[in-house]
Amino acid sequence: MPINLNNKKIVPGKWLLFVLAIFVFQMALAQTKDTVSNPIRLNQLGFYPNAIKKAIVLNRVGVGNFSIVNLNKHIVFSGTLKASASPSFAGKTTYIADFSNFKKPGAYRLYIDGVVSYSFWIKNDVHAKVANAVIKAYYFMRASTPLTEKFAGKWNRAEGHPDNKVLIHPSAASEKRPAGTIISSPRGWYDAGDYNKYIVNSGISTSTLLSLYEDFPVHMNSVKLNIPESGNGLPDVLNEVLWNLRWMLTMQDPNDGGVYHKLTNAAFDKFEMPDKGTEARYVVQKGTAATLDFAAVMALASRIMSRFPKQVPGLADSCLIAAKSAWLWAQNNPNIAYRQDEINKKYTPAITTGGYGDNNFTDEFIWAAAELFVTTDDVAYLKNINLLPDDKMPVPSWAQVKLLGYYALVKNANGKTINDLPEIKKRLLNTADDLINGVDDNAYQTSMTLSPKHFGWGSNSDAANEGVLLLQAYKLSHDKKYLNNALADLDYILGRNATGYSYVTGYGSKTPMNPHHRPSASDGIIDPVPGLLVGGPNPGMQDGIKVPSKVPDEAYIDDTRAYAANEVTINWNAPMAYLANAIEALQHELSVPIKSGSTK
Ligand SMILES: [Ca+2]
Ligand SMILES: [Ca+2]
Repeated sequence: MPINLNNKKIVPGKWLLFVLAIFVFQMALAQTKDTVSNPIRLNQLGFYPNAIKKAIVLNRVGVGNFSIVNLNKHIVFSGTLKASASPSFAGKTTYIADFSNFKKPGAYRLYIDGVVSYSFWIKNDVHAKVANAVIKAYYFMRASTPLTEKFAGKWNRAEGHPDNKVLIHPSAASEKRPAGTIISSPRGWYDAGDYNKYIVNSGISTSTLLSLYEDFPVHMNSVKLNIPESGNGLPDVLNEVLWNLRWMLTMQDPNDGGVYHKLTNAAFDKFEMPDKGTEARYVVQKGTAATLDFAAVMALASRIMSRFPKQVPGLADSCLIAAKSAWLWAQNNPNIAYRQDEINKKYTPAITTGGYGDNNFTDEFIWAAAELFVTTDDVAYLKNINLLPDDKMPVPSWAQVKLLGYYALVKNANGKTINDLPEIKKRLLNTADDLINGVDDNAYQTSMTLSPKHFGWGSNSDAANEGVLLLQAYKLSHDKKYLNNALADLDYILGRNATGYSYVTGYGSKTPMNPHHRPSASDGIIDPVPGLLVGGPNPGMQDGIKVPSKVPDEAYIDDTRAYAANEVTINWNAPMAYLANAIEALQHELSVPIKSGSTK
């Protein structure tokens, strides 16, 4: 029953208590500037009217009542906390405030015992802005172009790394392109906090954005990014993808189809703006992983771009030709790993930028074969591929792309005979079930917080990739438990977590201010470049920067030096872009299960 704090019918004897309550409430409101961590953890952007709405309350003893108050401080909903059945990784019971049954659009705060949460919205399209921003982030990562004020606002900057004179490194020398040959390889996205461009990481990132378009074309046609190409008749997400795709195409040696592992400085640039980085740039050794990732992306791009023959004439054909010649190269060179240490023993200059080394290409073969098969309908691509080499189902990462192949097959296999497809579908659903098994007992009520194993380097991208996997399971089964738990993973990233951060720069009440990102650190602007997902909790501390807690989901620090917890990268933003935009696209399919909620 809603209670109005301004209700005049209060018995005289209770006036003192009432005035005290108001005072405490006002004090609490005044304290929500995030100098201290707010003990109420929730999605800081908000909730869809008809979806599950949960907050997690920390630092208390025992259950009690909570209220939802509007910005006029009127109580509009009350409920009872529920203690978590399982403790958090820190060993503490948490208290769950479920206000799913409150559905009225508006701006609110959660209030409990003198503490209020950050304000949040209940409304349709509640993630539209962040979903847009995490794609727009790629524009801010563009190499070889100035970012103008019209599109970049206060983060406008000069052009960096034109990459029109790139040297063939001795490790990449071939008969037709000896060491020192100059090639042109402009455009592309900077990989991360640094200014280099790596094919393996570009592969998973570009394909995730292309898949977002493939899976939600109607919704993605409506997403406008305000980038230089906007309005040219191509959806903006594809316009942004093209900036990187055109660079990737230049990374293939036209003489043999092999793809260079990366385009890089010999050593990382200093922490300076992109235009200050003028060191020599190289392409290095061709490799099997890079070439197969390239083949997969180009095959996928071909079938997406074929829908736009007027806007990008000939591009679909070019992508498919590139994919096929890369595939052939990999058939002839099935086991060429990029081993930077060994290369540095043989050649100069030594290359000390990100290695992205991978020794197992089983997954890359599966992915490339799957995308080529789907695009061409030619079963020959699957002929010598064991689609089920093991029973592991890891969420995708740059070195492990098997599930990207499975996703492509499952969603595009209508009517096609693939012997292993029923088993792949079964494993996908089983994996989704494993991801959410026990989530109702969990301290934060998310798949991400069910296992400490989820908290390695770039844990936030695993949270997003878990959400993506759950969305694939939802598309396959239409079971809403998967959709609801994908939303919970988004809630996790945006604030319902053990640190109280919304991990996307610029989106939330408490967000990272000091990402390990050269432009953000050197542009003289206080706010970091917006829309970047930071790596997140990682007790590994590979950067040597001490995190305030080694509890898995608390092991985070907002420190520019902390590249193991606070870097940004294109392959972390990509699943976030998929998750946030897919949830926006599916928002009207979200609903509150009957058992959920506790109105008092
Ligand atoms: Ca691999
Ligand atoms: Ca800055």
